[in-house]
Parts: sequence; structure tokens; C-alpha cells
Amino acid sequence: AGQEKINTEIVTLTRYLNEEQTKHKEATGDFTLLCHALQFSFKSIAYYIRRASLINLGGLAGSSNTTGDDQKKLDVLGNDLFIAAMKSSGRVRVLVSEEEEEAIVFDEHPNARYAVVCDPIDGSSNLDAGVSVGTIFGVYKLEEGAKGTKEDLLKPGTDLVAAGFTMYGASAQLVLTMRGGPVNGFTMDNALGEFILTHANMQMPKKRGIYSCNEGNSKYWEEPVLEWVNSIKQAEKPYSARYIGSMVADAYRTLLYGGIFAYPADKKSPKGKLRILYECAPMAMVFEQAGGLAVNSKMERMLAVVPESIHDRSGIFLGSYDEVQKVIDIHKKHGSWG
Ligand code: P6P
Repeated sequence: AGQEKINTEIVTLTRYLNEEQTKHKEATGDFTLLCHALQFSFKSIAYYIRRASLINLGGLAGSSNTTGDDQKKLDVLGNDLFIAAMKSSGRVRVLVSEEEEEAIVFDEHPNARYAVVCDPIDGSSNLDAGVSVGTIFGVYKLEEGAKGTKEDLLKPGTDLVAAGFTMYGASAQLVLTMRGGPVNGFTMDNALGEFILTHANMQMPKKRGIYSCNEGNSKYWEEPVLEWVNSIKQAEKPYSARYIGSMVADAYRTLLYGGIFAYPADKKSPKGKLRILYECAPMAMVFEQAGGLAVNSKMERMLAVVPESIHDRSGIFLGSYDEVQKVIDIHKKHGSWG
């Protein structure tokens, strides 16, 4: 009596995935196994990020990736850990990673039915500064008879069967959603070594006076973007500016508190900076299914955009429904949308 009641109904990610599978009678268990491999990759990346400065994993690896970014040692390690986990699952046919110029086809698994896209360590330029970085991922199911080439990945985000991201902050936070389902947040319990469901069915605030963009680019912004940013800075109740420069951290805060994250295409980067396959589309799925909106710089639904190549980029506005709607309305007024 009087003893603190201990919650014995702990929903771990493992339990959640197994329960999800039982809801689909036709499930073979392949997707569940794939998700367990994803879970392991987050756990192993989190381990090395936590130890990075201790075992000198900070700093540059001396190589550079497809888009010319200096590759940090952890970038390379995170990529290797992710590829190993996907390959050993035996359920992935083809994988696209920000760190790999070409799609990786697992010839060992010719009958595997899933394709995975990922940015293993997004925001890694902030690593040495101790800023939260993350892994962004998306899962596509190959069409019957698909050979498993990169063309199988030039699909709109509406074809994603699952998407999400893991932010490696004070603890590892995983945000995961399946197509048409809730957005669930899991927090890593290092003692148990398990992700625990802590934010079930996340629903974004419909509006919030927080904007997140790199105003250092405003010299290059198009007119509607300038009008939008000025309108919220000069509003009756001006918005707060919050920009970390690590998409996963900015996105997680926006998902939890509301507001808007924007990386517009501009005169300097006409196609935008962020990549469609493994940054924009997975984030767009999470935000839409949490009640928010995600559009590109032409105000098209982000999830409807088909990448022209596996590292194709896009402008993006991502956030609370009303906040993104404000951007759309201003672009409509300028006649530049759709
Ligand atoms: P900028 C990190 O390099 C990244 O890919 C995203 O994580 C982040 O949102 C964006 O680029 C930051 O870009 O130009 O503001 O430094």
C-alpha cells in the first residue's frame, strides 16, 4: 500500500511493431523484420554518437560525399551501420543513402520486397558543436515484378509505406508513422536498451508563432517568401525565430510545439537545398499524418512530388496547417503556385 504504482504495461517499439503486424492478417512479417533492423541501426548510431568525442569520432573523415559535403567520420560510420543493418535484415532489395552516389542493390536478396531511403546522419555539420543530429528514413514496397533498381525509388512520397526520423539528443527520440496511421514518438531508455512509446498519436498544434528558416539566405529569396517572412515579423504579435540548422532538430521542435520550418528554393539554389527522397518526403509524411502540411516552393503538395534523380532537391515549407496555409495564400496572391 502507498507504493508508487509501477507501469507494467510498457509499450516498447518491439511490442508495438509485433502488435501492428497482428492487425494485418496478410502480413508475412517481412516489414516487421525490416523495422527491427531499422531499430537496431538507430541504437547503434546513437551509441557511437554518444561516444563520438570520447573515441575521437569527431572531425573530418577526409572524404566527401556525392554532394560535396565534407564527410565527418560519423557520417561514414552511420552510413556503414545503416547499410549493414538493412543488408542483414534480408528484407531490403535496394537502398538509397545520402552518403552513396549510386543506389545500393542487395544482390544477395533478389526476392526482397522493400526499398529504403535514408540520410544516416542528417545535420552532421553540427556534430562537433554537440547539436542534435538525426537519421531520416523512408520505406517503399516494391511493385510486383520490380527488379529493384533506383528507378523503383523515383516515386512520390504518397507511395511510402513508412517514414520517420530519429533525433540523437539528450536521449534518442524516434518518430515513426506508417501510411495512413498515427505518428508515434518513442524515447530510448538506455537502461532497458529499448525505445518506449512516449508520444502516442502526435497531433500538431494547428498554428503557432514560431518560424524556422535560415534568414542568411534572404538576399536570394523570391518575393512571396520575403512578403511571408516580413508579415510574421511585423505581425501584431511577432513570431519567435528558432533555427538550429539541423533539420531533424528543427523538425522535431516544430512537430511538438507547432510553427513552420522553411528551406525555400531561391536564386542561389533554384532547386532548393534539401533532398526529396530522404529529407523532404519522409518529413512531409510525418507532418501530414500529424495534422500539418508540407509543400514545395511551387506550393505543390510535397508528397506528390516525384524526384527526377535519387539525390534530387526541393524547396520545402513544413509545419502547422494554418502556418503553411499562410505561405500558400501569399504565393497565390503573387500568382506563383501549383
Ligand atoms: P543551412 C544540414 O546540413 C542540412 O542538410 C539540414 O539538416 C538543415 O536543415 C540544413 O541543411 C541547414 O542548411 O544552409 O541553413 O546551413
